[in-house]
Amino acid sequence: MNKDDLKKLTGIYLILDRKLAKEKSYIEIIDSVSKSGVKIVQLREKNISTREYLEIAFKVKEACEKNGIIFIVNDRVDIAYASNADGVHLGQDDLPPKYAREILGKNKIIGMSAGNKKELEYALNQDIDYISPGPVFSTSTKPDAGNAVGIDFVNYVLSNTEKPVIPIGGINSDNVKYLSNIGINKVAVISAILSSEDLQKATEKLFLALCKKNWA
Ligand code: 3NM
Repeated sequence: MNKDDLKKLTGIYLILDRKLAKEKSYIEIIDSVSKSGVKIVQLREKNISTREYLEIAFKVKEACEKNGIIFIVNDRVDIAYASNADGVHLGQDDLPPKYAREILGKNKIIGMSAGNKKELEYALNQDIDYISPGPVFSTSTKPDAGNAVGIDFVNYVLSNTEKPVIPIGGINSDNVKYLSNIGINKVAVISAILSSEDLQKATEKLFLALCKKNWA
């Protein structure tokens, strides 16, 4: 996919989480969600060695490629580069985007989180390809994510940029309508899919709820 098409893409951005994946392998997860609306997968490992991270990245990249899914690495520009991922997602404390751009090149996707207006202003002054406001709703998946920013902040982001906006945090099939109603066509989630027994069903349910507005 050309990264310029990212804005038009409607779908789910699934973040892989070791704890919530439980005994399921990432490959198994990707295979079960890829036909149901997941268009982007992010690898987000914590507390493992760089070598181990890279081994996992190679496998996840292969599974994504096979299923036509965009593969993003969280935080780690080195892992994104070495695994030839489609891009990297950066937090506000990570390597500044300009260095990530120099390393990864102009064709790769760089995304950035923003939890308030100041962070948004910083992000929008960088060479990035999408912005993730969050946490939109309260979430227990990332205890240090900060207070919920709400739909108003997502609206504020939308009114300040033409870049793709991919909200994150506490989003599920019940509340996603508040986002699709304001024009959001992509949402990033962990627990809405991974905490479910039936990954495919949970993905379909979320995707349908997200698309209601877009397909109306
Ligand atoms: N980042 P769930 S919230 C990884 O606000 C992450 O930047 C966030 O998990 C942010 O979909 C979050 O289970 C956790 O709420 C998202």
